Amino acid sequence: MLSGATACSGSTSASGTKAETPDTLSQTPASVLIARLKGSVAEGKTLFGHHDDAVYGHTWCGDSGRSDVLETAGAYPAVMSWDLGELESGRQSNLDSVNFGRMRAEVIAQAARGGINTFSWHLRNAVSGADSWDVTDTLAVSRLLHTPGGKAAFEKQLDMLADFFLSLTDAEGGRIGVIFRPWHEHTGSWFWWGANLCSPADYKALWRRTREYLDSRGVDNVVYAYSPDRCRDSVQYLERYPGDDVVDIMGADIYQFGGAEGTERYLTDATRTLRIAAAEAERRGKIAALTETGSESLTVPDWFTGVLQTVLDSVPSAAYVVVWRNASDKPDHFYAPYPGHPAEADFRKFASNPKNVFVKP
Ligand code: BMA
Repeated sequence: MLSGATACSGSTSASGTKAETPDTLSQTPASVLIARLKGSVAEGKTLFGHHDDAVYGHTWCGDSGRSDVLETAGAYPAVMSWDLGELESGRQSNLDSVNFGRMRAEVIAQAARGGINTFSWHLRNAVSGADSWDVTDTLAVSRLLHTPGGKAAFEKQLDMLADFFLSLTDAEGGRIGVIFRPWHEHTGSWFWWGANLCSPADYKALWRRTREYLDSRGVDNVVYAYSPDRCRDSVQYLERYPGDDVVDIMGADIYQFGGAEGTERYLTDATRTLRIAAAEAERRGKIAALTETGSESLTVPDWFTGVLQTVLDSVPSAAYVVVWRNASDKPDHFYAPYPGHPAEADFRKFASNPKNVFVKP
């Protein structure tokens, strides 16, 4: 087992290709990654993550060996986050123009340097073709689950997803353990799987169908993360929880809105929701994480040490935190600093906190 290993150790492989012993026989790349995350929590560490980190940044796109986090903090994020939206359409690139081949190469490179990868999925509805944000069809989920055409179309999407996960192999041919965070922010109603768009029973069935189908395809390298938006209480947090047998990580997606004026609300909501996630995770032997967060444009120059760190210090069992992307084509849409940004020095300080884990290039 890899307990005690952190993303900085650089010496661990999540591939499951080690010599077989009675212990390793029952291991999968997923179980190895779960043990590794639990070991990191036991060491008091929080892995830092950034979306699309290695493929574009605030002022660049498509270069190799670059990263806004590397160029400010001096190391790569320990967690790289990716999105699989449009994989289900058979396209070569995702909804933010990231080529899937390049994404796969970066996932392999991140695993090789001792880091971890996580995936979200802003997918189109299999029946209507509507994108994730199209909330006009209140039967979108129901059709996928309960109509013959919907079931067949959804299965095709899940097959493409399974093929992608199964294709994530390291230099030795072993599968790379990764995190998958499907059907996220479902307590809100901005995606077609949101709270006002489907019943709790259908939401749970959607999740279970996804997990069970990937399992049936032999996908043994995926760790599953549940990630509602901010929640009032544990009742709301758990209302659509699909079950302990299909979830490994209990997360939350919480953003700061409105610049400095939004700090108080963010601290309150993020701390409350992450504490709920951590308490429920602890009760079930699961892992807690701040699965998506950030303050767009970073108008609070000490946001990382002054705001985010306050949340993380109040929930020390959070295994990782992911901030969203630094879009190269939207000047205000960034969540990590870039060289020369006023929040750069504070971010470096955040990265030098021994509790926060980054990985060396
Ligand atoms: C949103 C924004 C969009 C992007 C989407 C999926 O939060 O960043 O620009 O297309 O996520 O990555």
